[in-house]
Amino acid sequence: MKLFTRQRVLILSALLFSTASYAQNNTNAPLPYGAIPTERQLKWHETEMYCIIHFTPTTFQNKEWGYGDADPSIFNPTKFNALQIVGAAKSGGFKGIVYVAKHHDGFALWPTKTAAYNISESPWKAGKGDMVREFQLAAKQEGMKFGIYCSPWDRNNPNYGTPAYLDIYRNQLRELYSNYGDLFMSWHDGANGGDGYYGGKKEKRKVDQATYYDWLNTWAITRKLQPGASIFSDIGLDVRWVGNEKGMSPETSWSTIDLKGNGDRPAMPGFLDDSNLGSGTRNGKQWIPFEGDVSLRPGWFYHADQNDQVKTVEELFNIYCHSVGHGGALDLGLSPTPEGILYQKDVNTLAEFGKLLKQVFAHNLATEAKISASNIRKGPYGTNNLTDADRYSYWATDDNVHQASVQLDFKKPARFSMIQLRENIKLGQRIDSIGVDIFKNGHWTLLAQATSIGANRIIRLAHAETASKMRIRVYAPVSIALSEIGLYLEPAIKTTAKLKTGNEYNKTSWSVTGIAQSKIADAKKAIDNNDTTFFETKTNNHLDIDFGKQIDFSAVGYLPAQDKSAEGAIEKYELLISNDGKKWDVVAEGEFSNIKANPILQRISLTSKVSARYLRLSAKQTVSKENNFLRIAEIEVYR
Ligand code: FUL
Repeated sequence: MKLFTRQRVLILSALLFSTASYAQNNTNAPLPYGAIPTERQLKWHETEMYCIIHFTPTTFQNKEWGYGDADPSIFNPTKFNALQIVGAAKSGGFKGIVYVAKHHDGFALWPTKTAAYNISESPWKAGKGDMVREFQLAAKQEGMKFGIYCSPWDRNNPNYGTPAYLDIYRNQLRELYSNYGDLFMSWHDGANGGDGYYGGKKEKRKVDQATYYDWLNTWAITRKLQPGASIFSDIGLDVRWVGNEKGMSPETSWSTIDLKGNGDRPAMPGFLDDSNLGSGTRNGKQWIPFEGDVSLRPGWFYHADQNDQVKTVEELFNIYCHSVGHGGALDLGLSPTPEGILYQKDVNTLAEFGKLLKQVFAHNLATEAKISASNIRKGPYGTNNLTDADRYSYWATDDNVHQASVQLDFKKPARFSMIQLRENIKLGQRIDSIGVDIFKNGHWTLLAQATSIGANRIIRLAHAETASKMRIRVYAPVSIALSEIGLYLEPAIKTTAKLKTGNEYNKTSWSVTGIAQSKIADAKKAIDNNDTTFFETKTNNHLDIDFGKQIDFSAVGYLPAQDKSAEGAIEKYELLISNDGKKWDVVAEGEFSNIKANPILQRISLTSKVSARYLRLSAKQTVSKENNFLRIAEIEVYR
């Protein structure tokens, strides 16, 4: 009996020993490669989709940037319903919301102790309201994550531009980080247009963006009070801007990046060489993935005249594929109406988009295939991990195998139009590139290629393909750690054509005038109904149009050049009319807010209808390093 027990002990210890060495083999995971994400960033990657909500006095002013002088009494929504807004975001498949607690106009949407210009001065809820709380609670009720955007630029605060404002701003962050639960994002931007109300001074205040906000110390407050919040800015500590407000990253977009400052000074928000924000840097020193921000509407705030320009489900899905599908996140702007709810079309579009995503990803066809690999690392690294919907279990190769392939054999041919791949990013972004082949007519044919796999890579094929065998060739400088393969068939998406307002004048009988003969052909590009061509000038700061006869109009549209850069876009304008082309009257002047980041069609609504034969759009300030550099893609005139 004793012996038997001893034997059992021996056997048991032998077993234990062998399990231990087996376990050791199993945990002989590939070593991480290059920069890797933090726990906080992993959570952010898993979130993938969230919405940013702009609802401030600027909504009631029908503007994109408030100047800082709005009377708080205008902020008084009559049908405010945070659950309607947050619920609509949830139905779109979004997992969090970021609320704009203070935009550039400086109005604090919570009862802050740091500045008088806040929600307690508004008549809403008799000055007892707190919008940040409303959105926090709605997010909680809907099971959504909650984040906050507090604009550093403050066009109301009299102290803006002095060191005293930095203390005020930091105290605002302290309040927001201490009283509204756990935040998943702390959102900042680099916008700084210079001029503003500033306590009535109405002047231009320039700050040195590289030093003024002392970001590293300011963000130390975030880290201390909200350790789980990912910090976003054009270059945040955790998440970077994609470099445009279209939500789209380039084909190749690495989660790693080497930050480039300006000259000798280090990169800081609002002060950096932004040429690699979209692409990132292969083997970059830091893991800072991108967020693609884009609004559901052309602007970030609600404008009734954009009700017919709500993005279609098709557009949203394309953006999704270029943001989430390129290893980043999608941050979609929602714009409540002055009543305090989302416009019904916005609600419907979100619901349809959510339905589409569910439909697309309902069934992974790769789960039907037998998957084999040219090399499999010893341990729990088999190909079964590739279809288990777990981002962190993975197929891996031996340390010395840097090129390998996996093959999918289907019992019955599979029809698919999207390929999705993920790496286990806990081990870094290892893969350089992949090639996908299908077996057709007796030989392998190249179907698709991609670089920058990372957290997620969606390859959308031009047409659906049917194949009974597929192979993915993977190339890396180290062993491979691929976690997921997905194959999906995209359903046909109903295309809902966007209506033109129908109010634009036809431009065929228009001409340009008051310009040298040699430049006329060029200037006509501003009235050729072609958004891709533009009039560019370094000598004129305006363009005159002759309608051929007197016409009545109530609004004018200006579309800046639509190529990659916003250079030459008008920031400050004057609009003049004339009946003889000699004597001009100013009918409107103002700023095209946010045009540098979001160069969309700008609409100037006149206070009343005017009647004139000639129109002059004059640029007082453009996005440009040179004087007088002006670009106009198109001018519209609305009845
Ligand atoms: C930008 C701001 O200037 C816009 O107004 C908007 O808030 C957008 C989300 O960020 O930087």
